[in-house]
Amino acid sequence: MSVINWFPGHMHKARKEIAEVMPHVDVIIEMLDARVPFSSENPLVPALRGTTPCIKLLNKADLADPAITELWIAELEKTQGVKALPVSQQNPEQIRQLLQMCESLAPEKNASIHPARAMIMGIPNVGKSTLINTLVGRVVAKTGNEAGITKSQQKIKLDNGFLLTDTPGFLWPKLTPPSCGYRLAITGAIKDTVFDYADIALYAAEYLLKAYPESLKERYKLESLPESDIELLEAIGVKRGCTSKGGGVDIQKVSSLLINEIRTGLLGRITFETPEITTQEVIDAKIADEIKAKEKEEADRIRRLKTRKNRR
Ligand SMILES: Nc1nc2c(ncn2[C@@H]2O[C@H](COP(=O)(O)OP(=O)(O)OP(=O)(O)O)[C@@H](O)[C@H]2O)c(=O)[nH]1
Ligand SMILES: [Mg+2]
Repeated sequence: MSVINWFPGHMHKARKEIAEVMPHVDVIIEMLDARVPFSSENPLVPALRGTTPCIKLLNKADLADPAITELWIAELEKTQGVKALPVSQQNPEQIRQLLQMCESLAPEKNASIHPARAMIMGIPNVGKSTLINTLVGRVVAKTGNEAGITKSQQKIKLDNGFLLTDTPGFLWPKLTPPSCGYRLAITGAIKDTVFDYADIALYAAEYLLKAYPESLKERYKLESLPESDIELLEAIGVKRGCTSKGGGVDIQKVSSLLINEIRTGLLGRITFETPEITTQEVIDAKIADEIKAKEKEEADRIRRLKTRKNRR
């Protein structure tokens, strides 16, 4: 598995600006992608937020597997001061719940005297600006289905006095465990020039074969499923006419078809990670890091010995 990272300069700037505003907000709304709640959760938030109450919104819940969303809500709320809520922009009732939740977390604020201040932050393309528009009831923030639409912070006052800050989406320097980068690429948080579609489509195919075989059969009219990721891409390519000039399946073409259909929900409601899966991945990544550190230590030791020998 190669490593996918995306941390351009503007994200570094966004992170700095968020840290500056953080002490002046009453509630942090961290927007996660309900299809990848762990991979989309910013590991820098605990340090940045201190004791400020935090609401984790699992957005795009309309695209996620509802049973797994329930598991994630319980998992996220294990952290002190954290409330979690699944939302979808198609459901304005949930959005109203969000405002009530903000009020209950900042109870000492009297909206008429000191408006409560909430900051919305999250990974690129997760739906922050869309949420602001839904809350305001008209378009005040630019949105778009690609990563990196919002370029600077924007403050918006709601009718009830609430002050909301929209922020540019940002990631963090190292997307780890490596699966996180793949899942963020599949769900659309990473600019698509940073990764290879075939690489992430193979990853998605492998996962879907294990976790959502029936959705694959139904969507691509496959009577039986092949065993491997590449065979699955080929089978979909044949069904959907993704052929190259030579007559074989065009893997790039079928890869972007699969990814686009996942993103738009055409395969049904899919979640790419469960608390159980990511807990194991974190353990595995830690072991892999320890092994790498030991190997480096050993290589350094041998190098030092050789240098000493050569000097004699
Ligand atoms: N299916 C679905 N799509 C959504 C939902 N919320 C937002 N979107 C779509 O997600 C895309 C990104 O929305 P934005 O609001 O621009 O996302 P953002 O987080 O502000 O993105 P950046 O400014 O790039 O960080 C848009 O195409 C929205 O229509 C949702 O709940 N469900
Ligand atoms: Mg935005």
